[in-house]
Parts: sequence; C-alpha cells; structure tokens
Amino acid sequence: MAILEDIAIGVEKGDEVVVGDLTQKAIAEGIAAVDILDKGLVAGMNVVGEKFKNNEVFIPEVLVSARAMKAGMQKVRPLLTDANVRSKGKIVVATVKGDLHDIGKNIVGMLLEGAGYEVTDLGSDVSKEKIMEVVKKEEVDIIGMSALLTTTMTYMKEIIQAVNDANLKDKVKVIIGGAPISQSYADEIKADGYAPDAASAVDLVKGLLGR
Ligand code: B1M
Repeated sequence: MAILEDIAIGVEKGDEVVVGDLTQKAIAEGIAAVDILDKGLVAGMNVVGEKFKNNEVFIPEVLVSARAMKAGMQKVRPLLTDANVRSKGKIVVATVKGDLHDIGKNIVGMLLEGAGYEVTDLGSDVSKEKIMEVVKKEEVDIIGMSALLTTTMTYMKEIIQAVNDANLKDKVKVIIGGAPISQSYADEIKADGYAPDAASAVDLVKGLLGR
C-alpha cells in the first residue's frame, strides 16, 4: 500500500508532520493499526537503524527519525491497545546510578520501540532499587543498562546481583552497553548480552527473545 511506504519514507526523512498526518489518514482509511506500525513506522525506522549501523546516517538523523516515528506511534498506540495487540516484549532501559549520559540509551530505547518492543525508559542516574521495583511489578523480559563512565559501569554488576537475589535470573535477561563496555566485561559480570551500538542492541534482543 502506497500510504504505508510513504509513512516509512517520512520516518526515514524524519518528517514529523508528514508522518503524523499520513498515519492519521491511514487510520481513517481503515488500514489495520498493526500494519501501519509494522509496514510503515517500524519499516522506516528499521532502514534508519541499518543505515546508522553502517555509518550512513548519524545521531542527529536518528533522533529526528525517532521523533517522527513517535508522532505516528502516538496515533496508533491507542488502537493497538484496543485491539489487544501484544508487543514483542517488554524492555526496561536505564542509564545506571551516578551516570547522566543518556543520548546513547535514548537511541537504543527508540530503536527498540521502533522494532516493536514495549520500552519503559527509566531515565539516567537510576538505582538498582528503582529498576527492581519496576521489574517486580511488571512482566519485564529484558533490562537494558547503559553506562558511559568507567566509574559507573561497575554498578551494572550490582544490578545483576539484585536480579539474582530476587530469583529472577531465569525470567529477566540483562543486556548492557555504552562506550566503556565490552563483551569481555559483559562476560565478567555475567550479563546476558552486550551490544556495541543501538542497531546491534535490537538484533541482540531479537536473538534473546526469539521474536
Ligand atoms: Co561526558 N564523558 N562526562 N558528558 N561525555 C564521556 C563519556 C568521556 C569519555 C569524555 C572524555 O573524557 N573523553 C568521559 C568518560 C571518561 C571515562 O569514564 N573513562 C566523560 C566524563 C569524564 C564526564 C564527566 C565526569 C565530566 C566532568 O564533569 N568532569 C561528566 C559526568 C557526569 C555524570 O554522568 N555524572 C560528564 C558529563 C557529560 C555531559 C552532561 C556534558 C554530556 C552528557 C549529556 C547527555 O548524555 N545528556 C557528556 C557527553 C555528551 C559526553 C561525550 C562527549 C559523548 C557521549 C555521547 O552521548 N555519545 C563522551 C565522549 C565520547 O563518548 N566520545 C563523554 C554519543 C552516543 C550516541 O554514544 O553513549 O556511546 P554512546 O551510545 C552508543 C553506544 O555506546 C551504544 O549505543 C549507542 C548508540 O550507538 N549504547 C548501548 C549505549 N548504551 C547502550 C545500551 C545497550 C546497548 C548499546 O544496551 C542496553
């Protein structure tokens, strides 16, 4: 359907107004919300995610596209809830305690949302108590932690310990990322996965959840 392709192109171009208007028009034409999401909004964001991974676009473009996608998401979200369409999984993202760097974490959250996951963004400087409060209350599949400082990355281990202490290790996966983080650090603290960038984080989540 041409309108869905146009929505995808609008997301790629980061045209917030066009995406909002076209999404509204698609809803009025009776196109299923799940198709608008998958074949329009998410399709466009997937292209951006791939380009970002290949260094063909950069952070400003990703942020603008993510904002455009959100303009469409706002319109389809109530319909998806009404139609009882399940998200592909629930992910909590946070920058760990003591760390205010949130740009990378925001991009990770947006790309995950664009890929069809339900994302709860707890913000930056987030304590293990706050994360565990949410994990215990909601059906969370994955905790995604970000850290940009060598002094704060060690806190990730404490969060994994808190998940273990709550006997939730089998139920909730923990993934980590951020400039000072590496696969060997993830192995050392027994995280379930590490992604070097936001597009890889989406692939990692797909692999861990199998959807
Ligand atoms: Co700060 N800072 N900063 N800073 N800052 C760094 C990180 C630093 C490397 C700069 C430097 O010295 N060269 C350095 C850390 C040194 C170290 O620990 N080894 C540093 C420092 C020292 C500090 C302060 C201590 C400075 C001071 O006050 N003396 C201070 C600390 C404040 C605090 O957090 N408590 C500080 C403050 C700040 C600002 C507030 C000014 C600002 C942050 C604004 C904000 O985020 N809202 C800032 C910035 C912007 C940077 C740099 C310049 C850029 C970071 C960034 O946003 N990159 C940074 C230097 C650098 O990294 N080159 C630096 C772009 C972003 C898209 O990349 O976050 O890496 P990144 O995210 C990537 C991947 O890492 C990955 O995907 C993202 C997209 O591809 N990823 C994940 C990230 N999280 C992930 C999670 C995942 C998976 C992948 O799964 C869950």
